[in-house]
Amino acid sequence: FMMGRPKVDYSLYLVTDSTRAILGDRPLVDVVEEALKGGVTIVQLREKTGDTGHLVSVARELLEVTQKYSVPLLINDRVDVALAVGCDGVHIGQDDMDLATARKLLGPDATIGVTVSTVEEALKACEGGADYLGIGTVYATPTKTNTKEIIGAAGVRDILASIADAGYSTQTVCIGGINESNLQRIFFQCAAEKKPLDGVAVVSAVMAAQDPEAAARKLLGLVRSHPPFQADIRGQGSDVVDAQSVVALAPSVIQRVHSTTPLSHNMTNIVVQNFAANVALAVGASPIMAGYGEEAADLCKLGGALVINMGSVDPAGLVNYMKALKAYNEAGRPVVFDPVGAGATTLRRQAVKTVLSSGYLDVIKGNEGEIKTVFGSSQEQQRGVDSSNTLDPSQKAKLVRELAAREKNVVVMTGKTDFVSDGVRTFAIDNGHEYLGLVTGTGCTLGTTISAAIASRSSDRLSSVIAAILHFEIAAELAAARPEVRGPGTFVPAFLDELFCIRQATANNDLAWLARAKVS
Ligand code: 3NM
Ligand code: MG
Repeated sequence: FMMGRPKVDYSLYLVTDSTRAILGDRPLVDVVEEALKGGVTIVQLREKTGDTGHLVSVARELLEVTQKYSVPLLINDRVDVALAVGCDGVHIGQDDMDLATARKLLGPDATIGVTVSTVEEALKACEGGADYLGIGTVYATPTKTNTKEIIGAAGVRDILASIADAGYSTQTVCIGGINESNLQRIFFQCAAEKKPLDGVAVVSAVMAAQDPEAAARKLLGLVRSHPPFQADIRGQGSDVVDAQSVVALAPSVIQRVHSTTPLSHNMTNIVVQNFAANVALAVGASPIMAGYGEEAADLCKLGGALVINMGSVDPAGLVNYMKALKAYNEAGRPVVFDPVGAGATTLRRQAVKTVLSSGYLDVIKGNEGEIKTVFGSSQEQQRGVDSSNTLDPSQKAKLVRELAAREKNVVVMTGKTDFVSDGVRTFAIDNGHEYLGLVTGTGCTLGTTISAAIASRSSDRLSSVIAAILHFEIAAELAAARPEVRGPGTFVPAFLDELFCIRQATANNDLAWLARAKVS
């Protein structure tokens, strides 16, 4: 027979909160019982104020209910209370009693969890024999504002990867701002190759719900069902793994933009507003240039996609990006991130980190220096927003693949040859023209073109992104070849015309332009 602690199911971990803003005037025990009916798999009593006597009596009451549903009860921080009521264990924060002492007091059979927000804290807790880690804070949350750090999905994944690499099988949940609309995405994005999350911990998503039972049931269902993002990322099967098949999908993507006129919501810089709006119109999208974050809550419902272009970022702009990103994520609509000049200044490097940890980005598009900075491999000072060129083609392919695999999205590195990857499939595109490099805002407007293509969702996301790049770069080639085009000035109107002409031709099934595609 097996010795030691019983196996705990961490799938849906409820942390209580009896502050009025969350609980209202409902009795804590009633709300928890409803949540248990809905399928909560473990409960933590978390009371940051109040007398010990009161806490012990609430814990006793709760224990009776959790036992009825055969679900473990842990107490936050208070080893004495856990001992007094004889519940299953405790959850300790970094400032609470140390793990070794708690273990000594509670014995080998108690379940003990530890809050961690860094790799170091996680490894220490695993080493010290924690049963599980509460990893957070994933997203900023009004429930707990004194959290140490917002680490985003990327932070959670780094911790998971490091404990797997170190050989620990410690269970894990993540916590902070998790709700129905972001649960599956977080779950999926956090999944490190070797170690998926074992569950999610929530406070307000259940405790503040009008119907805690229904909320818990919904959340548990989401934890246990297959994330829909998987299909998106892997593509629609083995028929789109070769370059030829990907190119063959381009016309359907362009036709669909043409026929559905998706909204392209641009939060972009002052230099390219007008040009980006014209490019959006030329490719058949409906542009809106709206930088105010509050507006996104309405705009995200219109079936379009968002472009976050941090070309002229400032602290207020960053707050707007975060609001819009959240709104689009919650609506399940795609987001393109263009980290313009990512490595140029401290503010921009910080902005990149903030955006990456504020939500899910379907596509990250940048030049070599920008992608390096987003990946975190480059601390070097970037000069302005110009492209730099130091990696060889195989290194570029590797970088976009690794970043896309890490972020579970599509990464585009532009350059003379563009590299595009979804972490599994990686392609190089050799189209375009040097005039694109002599006109301001062409990179930004490529982001806009990509947003239109992925908003229409006509094929797998990677193929849609590549369709947008081909449309854009082949239009540049055709424009540059026109007799009246003699330089960047005459190029711009010709380029808008060719974007438009390719779209019209494609809608009429004239695909001659596509013969120029150089994808490998
Ligand atoms: N601990 P909600 S965040 C209790 O980061 C708690 O350690 C956190 O509440 C941590 O699900 C948090 O309402 C509150 O966002 C989570
Ligand atoms: Mg604590």
